[in-house]
Amino acid sequence: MKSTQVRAVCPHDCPDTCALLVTVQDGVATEIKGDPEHPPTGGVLCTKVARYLERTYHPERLLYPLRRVGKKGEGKFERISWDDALTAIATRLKCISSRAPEAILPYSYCGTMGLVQGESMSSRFFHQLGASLLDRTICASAGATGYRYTIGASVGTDLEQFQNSKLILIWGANPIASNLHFWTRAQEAKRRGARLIAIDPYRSLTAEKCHQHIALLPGTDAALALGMMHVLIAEDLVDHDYIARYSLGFEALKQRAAEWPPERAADLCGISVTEVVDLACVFGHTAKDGHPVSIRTNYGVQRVRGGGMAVRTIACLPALIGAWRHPAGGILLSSSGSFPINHGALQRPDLRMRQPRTINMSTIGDDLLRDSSPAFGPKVEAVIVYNSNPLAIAPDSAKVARGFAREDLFTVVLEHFQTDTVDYADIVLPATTQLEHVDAHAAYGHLYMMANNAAIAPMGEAKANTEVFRLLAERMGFDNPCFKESDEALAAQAFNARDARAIHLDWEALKQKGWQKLRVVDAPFAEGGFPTASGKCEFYSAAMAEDGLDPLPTHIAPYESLASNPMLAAKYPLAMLSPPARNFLNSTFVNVKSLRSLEGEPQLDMHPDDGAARGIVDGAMVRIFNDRGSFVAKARLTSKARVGVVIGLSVWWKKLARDGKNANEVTSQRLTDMGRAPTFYDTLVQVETLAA
Ligand SMILES: Nc1nc2c(c(=O)[nH]1)N[C@H]1C(S)=C(S)[C@@H](COP(=O)(O)OP(=O)(O)OC[C@H]3O[C@@H](n4cnc5c(=O)[nH]c(N)nc54)[C@H](O)[C@@H]3O)O[C@H]1N2
Ligand SMILES: Nc1nc2c(c(=O)[nH]1)N[C@H]1C(S)=C(S)[C@@H](COP(=O)(O)OP(=O)(O)OC[C@H]3O[C@@H](n4cnc5c(=O)[nH]c(N)nc54)[C@H](O)[C@@H]3O)O[C@H]1N2
Ligand code: SF4
Ligand SMILES: [Mo]
Repeated sequence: MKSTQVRAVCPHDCPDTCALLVTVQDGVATEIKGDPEHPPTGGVLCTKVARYLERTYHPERLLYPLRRVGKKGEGKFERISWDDALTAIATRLKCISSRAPEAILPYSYCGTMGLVQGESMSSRFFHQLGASLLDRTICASAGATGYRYTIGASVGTDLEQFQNSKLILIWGANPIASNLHFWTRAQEAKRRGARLIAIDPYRSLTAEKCHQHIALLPGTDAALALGMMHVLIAEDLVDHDYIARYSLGFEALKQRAAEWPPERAADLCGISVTEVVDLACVFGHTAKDGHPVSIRTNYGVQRVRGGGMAVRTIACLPALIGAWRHPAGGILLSSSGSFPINHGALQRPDLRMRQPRTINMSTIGDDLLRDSSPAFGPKVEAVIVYNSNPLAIAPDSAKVARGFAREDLFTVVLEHFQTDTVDYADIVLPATTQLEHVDAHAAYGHLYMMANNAAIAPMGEAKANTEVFRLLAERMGFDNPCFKESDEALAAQAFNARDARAIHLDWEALKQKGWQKLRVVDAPFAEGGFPTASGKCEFYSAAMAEDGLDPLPTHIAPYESLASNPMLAAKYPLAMLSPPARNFLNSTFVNVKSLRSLEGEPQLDMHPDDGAARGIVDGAMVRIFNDRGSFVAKARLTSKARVGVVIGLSVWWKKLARDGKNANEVTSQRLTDMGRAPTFYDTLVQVETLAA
């Protein structure tokens, strides 16, 4: 039997981007494991991807093109040939584009993080077509914008340094579930004597393993950071030399921080004054004693109205204490800005004849229900979905479902499985998985360029996204030679090898080895050099003032909270969070039985006092509702939830829940203060026992 080992990359939307080794025997993948030599991930895979073969060879994989025969949403299809599928799609798109190309909308996110399968041929196709642009805001754009105003780009502390930190604040992040290889480093730091502090309204898997857990109210992080600044400045725990050389606007910040005595911050955050003061003191003193202090902040802080400002405010803290002087000090939000990615070469925006309108993926519910108007432009007549499952993951789901149910909407979905979204498709196209196609990957939690080789042939009649758009381009008569480029050729263009950070890159060598670290310095801002307009860490941001925002750090209250909206809170008194479940990846893997059984069924964690006040007993089925909708889950009474906050780990496939619904029934389409992102964690609800 011929057995080979193929170097691959985990494609999932996870900061770790693990290097994989796939054993293939006679064309069948028989084993998948991590590459023990890949420095940031060291050969350890999470439970989900350790089961990747179960997903790849799942009996329910979509293997042939399908055409809808039932009603939209019903999920009834018949098999058709690729030829018929492509003809049907091209015919419809030609008809629409001859009148209004912007009535066609791509909808995609990070089902695969691959640069080739994610953004190359598909973008070229939609640019040439003149389709609407999609604003890909569903996850990271609020924080990325706030961070950019302050630090200049998504560049931060190197993952491979955190084990040397003396204090790590894990702020709005749950790495045991969502960033495993960061947690490995944090544990190593702990063994070496570091203190770990979690800042999270929920006692997450991570929070319960830290030395301390500060359970603030959702959406109050900026207030906590301002309270810390107040104490740091009042106690003179700041690094005057670093501030003078490498920051902008300290005097203005000082005045702002003066408005935030710890009592005010504590009151707003729903925590004790001691918690604020002690946090500031340990933060300031550890740095003053010459030790590295770091912050791992993440998506938990940015899914509320003031999410961008919260990240911006937290991002000021390391410069205040000179934490950037150490390689193991500073802050990490995302490392994506360290990669010189050739987006222009991959996506070819130059193919556009004119600038089309942009539709925000986070408001797809409303936008599919809009008529043509001068402000909006043409009504959306066709949606092509790939690498995403909007029916499950987009907020205000009832509206998303109504939009996709429109009889006059033509929907094409490229997928591995019959997801909630596929149920609404007119044409379904079977897609290849990571084992079946080639790709190039950057990462957002480490600093390695990665190459994915195809391990096995496509399953059934599945085709890579790139191939589908190549074939569609041909049918549409697009004759630009860029539509003929192979995946290999695309992958070889993914990184800009003229950039100093990737100057050592050789695509052939990268394919052989699987990974290659960027050439970057260990401590990115030890001597300033922030990629902002001023070259400094901007406590005061003129760019924010220009964009109509407060140029200084500030607290922006949530849309939905007891403090900011008491009228609404009288009706819906509980704040609901729906962060990722450990054994799913967004809505991916929910249909893998062994992983679903680890999660059990949709659950809602609530404090025993909140349960008692509603006559809810542990294990009872409950209905969670507000004016937007409702869903059902099993109540788990636990002090992991603070009073007033309930948690429903997500994102369940609706059709695999007993009521056919998930947490996004109650989330809203309101957007964050910056970055036009969703506010998943800015949601008030009421909970009641489900009538038998
Ligand atoms: N296993 C697994 N891993 C994943 C994913 C997955 O679905 N499953 N998803 C991936 C993706 S796409 C992303 S974006 C990341 C997300 O992963 P993380 O960046 O870790 O973010 P979340 O899990 O959304 O939230 C982290 C924590 O923030 C808390 N939180 C909620 N609101 C607030 C708040 O207002 N303030 C503070 N301080 N904390 C708050 C939540 O309770 C949660 O415990 O994980 C990635 N990794
Ligand atoms: N309530 C709530 N909602 C949330 C979140 C939350 O925390 N709470 N998290 C939000 C966040 S952070 C994110 S990033 C989004 C994620 O939302 P999405 O990006 O939509 O992620 P997934 O739900 O994992 O769906 C990705 C789909 O892509 C498919 N796919 C994977 N690889 C390929 C491929 O090569 N080709 C094709 N054609 N398809 C492929 C998978 O089968 C999967 O069904 O969800 C958001 N929604
Ligand atoms: S999901 Fe994350 S931790 Fe799991 S294998 Fe992929 S990159 Fe690694
Ligand atoms: Mo995300």
